[in-house]
This record gives sequence, C-alpha cells and structure tokens, in this order.
Amino acid sequence: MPEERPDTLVSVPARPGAFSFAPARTALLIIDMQRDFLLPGGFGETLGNDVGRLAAVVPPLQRVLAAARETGLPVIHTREGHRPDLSDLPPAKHRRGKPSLRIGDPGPYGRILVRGEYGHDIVDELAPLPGEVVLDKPGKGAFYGTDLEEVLRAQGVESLVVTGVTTEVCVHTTVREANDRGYEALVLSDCVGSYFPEFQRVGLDMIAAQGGIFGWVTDSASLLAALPRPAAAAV
Ligand code: C5J
Repeated sequence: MPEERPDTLVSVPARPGAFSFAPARTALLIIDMQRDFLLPGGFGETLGNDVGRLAAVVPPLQRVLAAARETGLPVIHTREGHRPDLSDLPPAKHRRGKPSLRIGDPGPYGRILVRGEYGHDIVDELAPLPGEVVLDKPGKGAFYGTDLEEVLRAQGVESLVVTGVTTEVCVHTTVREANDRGYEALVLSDCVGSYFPEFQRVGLDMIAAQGGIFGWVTDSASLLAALPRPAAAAV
C-alpha cells in the first residue's frame, strides 16, 4: 500500500534550473514503450530505424517506474495505435514515407500499430499494473484524441515526469501539448530515446532552451535521489 504522497515541494537539479514539484501533484508519464517501437520487426524498424538504440531506455525507466509506484505517483502509460478497422487512421499518416510494412499490415507481432495486437502493447519489462491508466492515442501527442487532460485533472496533477519514446516525436509533441495546457514537465534524459543520436541531444536541448521554453531536463539518478520514498523502499 503506497504511503500518502507528500504535498511539500521537492527540488531536482535540472536544466535550465532546479525543477520544483509536489509529489502529491505529480504523475509519471510513460510514452509509447511498445513492442512496435522497440523490437526488431516492429513499426520502428519498418521505417528503416535501428531499434536497438531504444533498448538503453528500459533499465533506468524500470527504476523510475518502481520508485513512482513506491511513492504512489500516478503512472500513466500511453500507446500509439489505431482501431482494427483503421477508421481513426488519417490517410495522410497511412501513406506517409516508404516503410516496408504500413500501419495495419500483418507483421511479426500482429498487425502493425493496431490496438489489441501483440506488437501494439507495452514491453514486458514495463508492463502496466492493474489500476494504472493505459491511454490509447491515435496521434503523436498524448493529449490529442484522448482524455488525458480529464485524467490529470481528476487526480489533481500539475507536474509531469515524462519518459518514453521517441524523444523528438511523441515525447516532444506531448511535452509541447502539456506546456500549452499549463503543466510543468520534467523530461528524464536517460529515460527517453531516439533512433537518431543527434535528435536525442538536440531534442533535449530544445526543451530546456530559452529558460525552459517547453520544460526541464534532468536524468533518472537526479530524480531518484530527490524523490521522497518510504524508508524501506529507498534502501
Ligand atoms: C513515432 C513515437 N516515432 N512514439 N512515434 O512515430 O514517437
């Protein structure tokens, strides 16, 4: 049973400056840690990407997920994907690029990026627990076409710890959407991943630039050191 979450402010060293948040009003957002993006043969690879680059995100994100659960932070998982009849897939998204398999085509883990398929679901290492929100989104941003805002409002959330893939696409879009809606977002540099090292670096720089134009950036160790946890869990 998680302890009562402290309402006092906690400060984490971050770019462009310390990020202060109340654990009682903070949620962990895990963006699209789906087999289709992380495993060979999934959607990410059909687009020509080296999916091995995303694997490094899993161990630090597992540690952050465990700490969030111990502290009692709400955990929200998202999955990008579409209805089996593809009625929510814009034709422009469907025909985009030259992937070896398109959304809806049969692939090694079922139909590519289709809800209910094995590949659409979250990797085993980060599997949601009963009671954690799993939000299916048709777009890149987690607020678009979802009830994320209602979920956050109902839980009194004001700050988000943002993790997942990919840094420059779904993470960035979500952080920008969150910023426009008045949320303060802390992005964990080692818990977000990109297929492109330069996009990872620049994507993070863009968030923290101009005094934190979209949010703040730190790493998982800094967050874990600052997060107040029940004494037994922190040792
Ligand atoms: C992409 C995502 N890259 N989750 N989706 O298409 O970033």
